[in-house]
Amino acid sequence: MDTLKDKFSEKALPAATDVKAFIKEHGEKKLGEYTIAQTYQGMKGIVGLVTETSKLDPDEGIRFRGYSIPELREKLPKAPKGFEPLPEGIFYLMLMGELPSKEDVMNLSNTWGRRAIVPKHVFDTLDHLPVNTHPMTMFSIGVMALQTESEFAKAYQKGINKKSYWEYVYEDAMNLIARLPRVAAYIYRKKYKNDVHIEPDPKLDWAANFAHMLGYESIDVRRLMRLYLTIHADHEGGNVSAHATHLVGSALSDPYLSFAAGLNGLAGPLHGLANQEVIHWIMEMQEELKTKLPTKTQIADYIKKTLEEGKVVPGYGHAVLRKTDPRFTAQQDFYNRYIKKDGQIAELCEIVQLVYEVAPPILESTGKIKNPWPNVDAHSGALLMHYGITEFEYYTVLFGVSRALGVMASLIWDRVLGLPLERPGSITISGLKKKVGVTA
Ligand code: CMX
Repeated sequence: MDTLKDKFSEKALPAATDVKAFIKEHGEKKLGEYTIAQTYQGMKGIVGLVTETSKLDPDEGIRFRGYSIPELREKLPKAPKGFEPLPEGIFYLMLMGELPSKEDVMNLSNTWGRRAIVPKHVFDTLDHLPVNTHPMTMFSIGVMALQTESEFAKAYQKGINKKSYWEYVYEDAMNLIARLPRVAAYIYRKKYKNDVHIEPDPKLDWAANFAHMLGYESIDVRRLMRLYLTIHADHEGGNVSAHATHLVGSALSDPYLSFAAGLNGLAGPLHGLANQEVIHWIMEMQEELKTKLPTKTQIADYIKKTLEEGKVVPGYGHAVLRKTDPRFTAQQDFYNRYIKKDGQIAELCEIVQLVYEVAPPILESTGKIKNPWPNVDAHSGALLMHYGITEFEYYTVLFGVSRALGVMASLIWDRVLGLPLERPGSITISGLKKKVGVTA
């Protein structure tokens, strides 16, 4: 029996009734106006989505159901002798809107452990891809291959009442989250570890089991993985991966199809792929400067050169944030707390700190970059490299495993609320010119 599903329905069904009543009473009221520039430039600042799981403040950063990252690191349940939150807890919080107890988190861990069955054809599909396929492409294809398991798609074919859509989406979302680490680990071991695979260990929590299947058993990697999978989980609704998942889900494409769409967005270098790009950029700098630890002046010159060549400095800037990303700060704290304090040498982490000192004023001086501060991707790769997970092409897959937590919690809510097909309007340039009275 899935007690979480029962608890969720007790909470969500009255909430859906409230939302309907709210729309009925206030639906015609205006939220604001928007400009031609916004329409052309990525709809930034246009509020066109409702997302409950998290909210992003430009200056403060992300809050998950009202809780900041430092608060979550303190309050969410941890593994025995663990210091970082279990990602199961953040999923519970995003879905239910309240902090879980230790027992809630244990139940979720067990549920996901039980549901983590991946049919053989998924692995066979991955086996047929050329070895040089990018891990994110493999991951997206792996998720698409899993779609044969969709309870929602099967039930829809049989014919189901709209009111029960969410129940099937819930099942798919839980199964998908449970199965993702196995698919992701298979890709890693196939690509980088001679196709030698490791069976899951049902005694472990979701993050530790993932680390185990990747081939990392140390406390350090488990701890990092728990933090990593927690902080990457959600970033309100408008980011490319969350929005793509939500948009595709609005066509009643099942959670597997919707999440694969989100992953394809995450695989872009301006979004999740930036985590691999950061390491690539740092390594190129080291190679070009012929030093493992460049000076601040050398780094500054390298940043200027990157900009002059018309490239982006990966890991810096954000569409919404206007300050240092608290997800960056959490990883910086992790570095100071568990690596630097121990006297361990982590050159890449040191370079990340130096770039942080040097980059913002240079980026700001361009006069066009709206946020010169680091985002989540500026730090994550350096920590992974330190613990021996050196295959940086794979890093976005880790981001993707985590992102499932937020977008799946949202997708369940989308179907409970009965949100309709998403279909914004569009306009042509001549239509815009006509609107503002330009005749030429
Ligand atoms: N390096 C160089 N130029 C940058 C820049 C950076 N880090 N960040 C922004 N710019 C440039 C933009 O390319 C744009 O240039 P043009 O006017 O010539 O087109 C200009 O500054 C204005 O951009 P913006 O309004 O500040 O930023 P956007 O909202 O358009 O884009 C983002 C945001 C994240 C795509 C952008 O900052 C960027 O490309 N950063 C580097 C890639 C990166 O780290 N992405 C990860 C984001 C976090 C995540 O999703 O994982």
